[in-house]
This record gives sequence, structure tokens and C-alpha cells, in this order.
Amino acid sequence: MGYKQIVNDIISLKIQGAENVAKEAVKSLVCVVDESKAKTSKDLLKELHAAKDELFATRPTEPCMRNALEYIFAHLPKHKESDIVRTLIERVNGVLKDFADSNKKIIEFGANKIKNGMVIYTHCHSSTVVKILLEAKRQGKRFEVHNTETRPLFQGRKTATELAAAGIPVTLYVDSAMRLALRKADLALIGADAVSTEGKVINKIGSELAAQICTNFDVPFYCCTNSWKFDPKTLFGFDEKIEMRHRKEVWDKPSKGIGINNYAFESVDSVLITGIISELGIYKSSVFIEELRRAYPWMFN
Ligand code: RUB
Repeated sequence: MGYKQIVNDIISLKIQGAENVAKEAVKSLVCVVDESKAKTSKDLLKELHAAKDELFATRPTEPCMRNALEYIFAHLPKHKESDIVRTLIERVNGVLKDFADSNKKIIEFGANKIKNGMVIYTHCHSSTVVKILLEAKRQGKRFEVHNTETRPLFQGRKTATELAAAGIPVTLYVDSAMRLALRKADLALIGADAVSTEGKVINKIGSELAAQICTNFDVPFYCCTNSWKFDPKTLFGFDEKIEMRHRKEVWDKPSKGIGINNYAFESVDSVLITGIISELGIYKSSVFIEELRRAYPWMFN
């Protein structure tokens, strides 16, 4: 797949979910190098920086992608082309390895939360949550999943399809039946697109509603995420931007005079979050931020 194809697939959500977006974005830099006709190292760097800006703009609520790209660009040499390419590839592989290592731990910690006989609720499609559920199944645990379809683009169907293919009993609900989907749940696991310095988690629209319903029914509500989703700009008073997608995704040809809001994400208040399941362990939001500061000091600089 070429660079432009990856960009288009991220925009159209063919590639979706924070971690998949970040992985494909960093890999697309290697495509930029492969496809480049630049004659000088300066021109190559210019192309790479233009790609970075274009990738940033594809999905505005994706600090995992931004952190990964910033990390790669932070130490790119400025002169010899072979040095630039070598460092770029080393860093891309480094990011992918870090994601893979983190995943192993998140999957282990998350699967430990799942017990025989549980009903587990999830929303949208988080590759992290799906992997936790698959691992619990692999360990021989018997449980079922209730999930919501996630209008307007129905990522919930993707989740349900992947779980059913793995032999996990799964029941899909329309979004407005979220309360019913959660009434019999023992545990809610959702993903994360961003984590703010106040310990808020930004995830698919509907996530805070789910968290509020969990509070009513006393269902533990966990967000499953790697640490790269922390957004450092929230340290300095900038709010995480919530992506507003095209109205046509909601209603192709509405009658004249109808306004449509198509927010892709919303912020879940930290008081509603039982814990954040990350590679660092399972912590309340505020403790997670402290642990993060210890493990990834560069994110705070
Ligand atoms: C996907 C979504 C996912 C998070 C986490 O939204 O909200 O829960 O991105 O995913 P969209 P992961 O479909 O709009 O990208 O755990 O795979 O990083």
C-alpha cells in the first residue's frame, strides 16, 4: 500500500482505532521514502515533514499518532540521506515494537479482569479491547459480550464480527439501547483515543454515556490504552480537539434547514472511570498520569 492510500484509508476510517491509525501512519513514512524522487536530503526532509503535517490533519483527536510521529522526527539527522533513512526506519520499528510490547502487558492485565460467567460490555471497535477478549477466550474463560453498534459508521459491527469469528458469544444493540446492553453487564471495557492531563479519557462518542450508565448500575468501567495516547498539549491548557466528521455520514440527503452534528468522540470524566488499564498496570486516572510521568519523561518536556 502506498502513502496516499494509507492517508485516504485513515480519513475514510478503513483504517480506524487509535493504535491502528498510529501504526499505519508511522509505516506510511517508509512509503514516503520509497516513493520519493527527492534529489537532496533537504528535499527528502521537506517531503517527510509535509507528510507528517498531512497525517496530523487526517484525524485531529489522535495523540497516539502525533506522539509517535513526533518521536520519529525528534532525532532525524539533517544531512546525509542514508542517515535519515536509516534513523527513520529504526525509529518506525522502535515505535511498532513499543506498541507490541505494551500490548502484551495490557492484554494480560485486561484478561485477568475477566472471570467465568461474566457479561462484558464494549462500544465501538477498540483493537486493544478485542485483543483482551480474545486472550480471555484463549485462556478458556467462558463469558459473553454485549456491544453497541456505534452509529453512524457501525464500528460495533466490526467488533461483533471479530468476536463471533473467535467463538465468543456476542449480542449487538442499537446505540439507544445502551442502557439495556449494560443492565446485565459485570464489566465495561472501552478503548481510548486520548488521555488528558486531568485523567479524562477521550473515546468514541457514546463513551461518557456508557460510563454514566455504569455508575448507575455499579458496573466497573475500565479504559484500555497504551501510554502513547496521553496528549502532552493538555498539560499547557489546550483541550483535546474533538473531531467533527462530515454530516453526510449521519444523513446523506436531509431536508433543507436541518443542522447535523457528527462528533466522532467525547471526553469521559475521570470520576466515572474505575481504572485505566495500560502497560504500566491498572490505575485510577490521576495515578496513571503520575506513573506515565515516571515511565515516559520525554512526553512531559
Ligand atoms: C475508534 C475508537 C476506539 C479507540 C481505541 O474510533 O474510539 O475505541 O480508537 O482503539 P474510530 P484502539 O473508529 O473513529 O477510529 O484500542 O484500537 O487503539
